[in-house]
Amino acid sequence: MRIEAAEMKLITLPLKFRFETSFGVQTERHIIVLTLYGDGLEGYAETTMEHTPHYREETIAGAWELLEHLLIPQVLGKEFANPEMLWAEIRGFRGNKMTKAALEMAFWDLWAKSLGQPLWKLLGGVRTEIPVGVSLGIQSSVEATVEAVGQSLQAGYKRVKLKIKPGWDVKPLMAVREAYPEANLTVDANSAYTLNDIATFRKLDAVGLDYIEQPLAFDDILDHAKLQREIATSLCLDESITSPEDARKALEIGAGRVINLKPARVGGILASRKIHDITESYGLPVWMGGMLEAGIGRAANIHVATLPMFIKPGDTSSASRYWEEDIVEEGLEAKGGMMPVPQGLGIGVTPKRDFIDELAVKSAYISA
Ligand code: OSB
Ligand code: MG
Repeated sequence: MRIEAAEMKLITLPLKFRFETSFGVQTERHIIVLTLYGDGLEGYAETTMEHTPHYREETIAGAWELLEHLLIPQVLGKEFANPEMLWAEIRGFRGNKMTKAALEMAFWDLWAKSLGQPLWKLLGGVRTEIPVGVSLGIQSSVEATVEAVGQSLQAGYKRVKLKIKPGWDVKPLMAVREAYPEANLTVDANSAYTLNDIATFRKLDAVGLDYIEQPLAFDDILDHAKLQREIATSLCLDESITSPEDARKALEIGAGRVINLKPARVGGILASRKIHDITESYGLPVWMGGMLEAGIGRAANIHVATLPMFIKPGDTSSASRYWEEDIVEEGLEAKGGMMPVPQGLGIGVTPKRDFIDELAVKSAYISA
């Protein structure tokens, strides 16, 4: 497969809800839609980093620069027999995992199409639908939180994850647990706490959560290991894991018992598969995370989540929760907490070209 040209469109897509986390409030997403052209086919991906460096270090502005001036020129006009070869061409650029993932994942889509296969089959996936839950932002009150959880459970979602921050943790969680004694509940702190908050985590232990996601620093594993030894609830790592090596080291020192695997955060699908296999060797599960993706990124994540160890319900909820109108033709909708895997070639979704053009605030076309 020779990459002949690439196109980038930066779009702004308004969210249907106000998404508050410990690191800020989001009301819209900024996404670079990347298309790779080769052999008369098109491969798609979307970027997942935040507009500002509040989740990890990457930004949309940085991604645009790197893609346009470094990553795309590096692969343009070259022949790649598989994603490993493409990765070999860009791995020397350090960090910037989410930016590199966009290129890697667009190539997977293109490559799978050239082989006439849906991505999940090519990956060795084992399911045609994946179990999903929801990630709920911080709500305006305890009552609103209990109500939002109730609606999610009513919709059939298999677990509800609640964002927490210091001052907004034990109280709403105890109320939710009281209202829904049997619900599969988790929390996500997005790195808002330190080891000084151990008393809060001991109280959360009593709520019976499936796990506590990324309580400590975004780049830490050592303190997570210390915290894990002090509490009963499993820790789940998100921000801290950006490579297979991170995953191995974290599991080896006991920094957690679950990984939120976001292909974009770890550099793409090859790295995701390696992390999947590493967790399997420790007998631990993974689950598919999300970055509020639109249809292209959501579809890719669904395909990756067909791998065997994606046992726990992930964050890939229905597209209609997020958007009035998605950027792909296919409706990615869960029923009874199960998200069907798109069955077309590659990631199996068709971008709405006109709609994307309408939303685009910046575009670039780069050819060999
Ligand atoms: O920490 O998992 C996270 C969204 C943006 C950035 C970070 C996170 C999230 C979510 C939402 O929790 C997951 C989703 O609904 O896509
Ligand atoms: Mg998280």
